[in-house]
Amino acid sequence: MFNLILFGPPGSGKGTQSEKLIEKYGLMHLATGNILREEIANKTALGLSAKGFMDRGELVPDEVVIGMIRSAIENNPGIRGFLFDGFPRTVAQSVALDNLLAEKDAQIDLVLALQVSEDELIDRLINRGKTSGRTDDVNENIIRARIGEYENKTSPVAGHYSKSDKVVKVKGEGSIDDIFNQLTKEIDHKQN
Ligand code: B4P
Repeated sequence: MFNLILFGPPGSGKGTQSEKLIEKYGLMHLATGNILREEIANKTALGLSAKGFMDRGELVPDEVVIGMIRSAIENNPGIRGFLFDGFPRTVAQSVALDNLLAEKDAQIDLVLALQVSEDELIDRLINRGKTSGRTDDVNENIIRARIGEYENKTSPVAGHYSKSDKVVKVKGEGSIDDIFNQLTKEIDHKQN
């Protein structure tokens, strides 16, 4: 298996680049934000419990997202690998992910960390909010709260994987295709 984490703050291009990467490498895309929005749209109990957190720009509790990832991994045996997008977002989530993969004799092979300035993140998300209908993209205070959650709770995840030398920083500003080329260079280097 080849398991990749695409890491970065909200608006750094994780979702955008993931779509292109799964196509090129045949990985299964596991995006916790997308799964949560689907649960909300289907008005499931999980979705209803997550909605308030997401609308305030806060992280959804660890046990909820870890449970989602556990089912996804267990329901997809024999897969080439996973691309984790927006997960893990806390050190507790990373430890849980490492344990889930170890049960399958697998591990995280590479963490690609997109680097984007805060001003650019805010511009991109406000822009997306004009058309996406996403309640967490329309208000600058909520966007700032999401960036704050990232700095406090999510950035330590990079430290967790740096210990085993798995993190590679990639510039996340510039054209989508140029960034994609940089990401593929790092993946190809790791796989060869
Ligand atoms: P996510 O769905 O993961 O949302 P995101 O981080 O805002 O999106 P992403 O970073 O993928 O957006 P992209 O850059 O592609 O999470 C939403 C919420 O769900 C969280 O706030 C949290 O509440 C909850 N949640 C999700 N996972 C969780 C977890 N594991 N634990 C707890 N809570 C969790 O796109 C941004 C915009 O930039 C787009 O409009 C795109 O077109 C544009 N863009 C992309 N690349 C560009 C480039 N190179 N140049 C210019 N614009 C670009």
